[in-house]
Amino acid sequence: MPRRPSSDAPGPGLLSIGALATATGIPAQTLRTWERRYGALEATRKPSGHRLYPVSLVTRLRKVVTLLERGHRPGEVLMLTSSELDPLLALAPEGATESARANRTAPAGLAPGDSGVDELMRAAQQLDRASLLALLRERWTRLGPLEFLEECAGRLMIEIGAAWRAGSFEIRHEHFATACLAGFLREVREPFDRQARGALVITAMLPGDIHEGGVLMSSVLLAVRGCRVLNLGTDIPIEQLAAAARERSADAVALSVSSAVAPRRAASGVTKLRALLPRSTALWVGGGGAPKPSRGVRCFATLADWDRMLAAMA
Ligand code: B12
Repeated sequence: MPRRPSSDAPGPGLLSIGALATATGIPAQTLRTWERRYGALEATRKPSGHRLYPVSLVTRLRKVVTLLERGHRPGEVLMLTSSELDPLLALAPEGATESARANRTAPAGLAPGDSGVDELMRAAQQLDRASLLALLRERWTRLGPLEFLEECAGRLMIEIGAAWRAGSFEIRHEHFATACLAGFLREVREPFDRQARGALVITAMLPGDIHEGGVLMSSVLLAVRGCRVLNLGTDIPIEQLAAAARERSADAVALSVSSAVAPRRAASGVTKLRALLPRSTALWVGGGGAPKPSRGVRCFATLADWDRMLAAMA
């Protein structure tokens, strides 16, 4: 005679923590930690106190695993519903997902953390848009947002500047690469923007500064960190920037100052902006031409330094 299930057996559509761990490949200890730290997993309890999870959680957690492999952090993705995770998954084709899963395998000839900027430079020189975008996407998927911004996008722009000075790149190559990268950065930011519920941060560059790389990169990092980003772009009058911060009661302004801005102009622009901003609005400054920190102004040497502060805030 078949044994009647005990009252402590999981009911239909419910999984024990062991079964959930097996189905998702996530160790039970990690599941418990996520529940404690993020309150993210909807467990009910058996009379014995053991956890029971809905089967539908398997699909959501498999998506979470894929996103963690692509460089997202648990705090960014664990609170999202299954359908909210989809736009993030859509950032890379399935082939790229598989390669990320296979221990973040780099393409032939590249070490796992290598940003492979030479290849990007070749595509830029050949004005080959499809290749350049595919290479950027591969690096975004494999390196994750922060490393991509610093080691790939940032380095690419620096290399382009050097090649232009050396005469191997001309204006058309620079404009082409800048436009491709700008489009790519806007595209990868979009799904994060749609999910963002955090601090409202205005991103912008000083009047006369038209180098948009910094403002686009800092906007991506903010969005990845869950901030609501209002990008006012390049070359914005300081009064206009301050007015936007007042009207929207912005939590912070993140100013990107490129190295083309003379040090004195950078310092006076930042001082003027600080004076016009409400006290409650923080001012964060970065970029190759950022001045020294001053009263009420926090300056960051790298995106990684800034990211640590954003992570602590989140
Ligand atoms: C693309 C480019 C242009 C394009 C810009 C087009 C566009 N739509 O963006 C064009 C051709 C228009 C251009 C014009 C000029 N340019 Co230009 N340009 C560049 C180039 C190649 C890339 C700029 C870039 O995106 N850099 C990458 C950025 C993102 O680097 P970054 O600012 O250091 O930012 C990093 C971090 O600091 C951080 N970060 C950035 N923002 C923020 C913000 C926060 C809050 C935080 C925390 C961190 C952070 O993130 C980034 C990644 O790590 C650079 C080369 C270079 N080395 O940067 C030259 C460069 C900046 N340009 C330069 C010059 C001289 C000019 C011109 C004056 C040339 C001319 N004679 O006309 C004009 C000036 C235009 C103007 N009014 O501003 C020089 C500046 C040198 C100097 N110190 O004077 C450079 C360095 C080239 C060179 N080596 O000579 N340029």
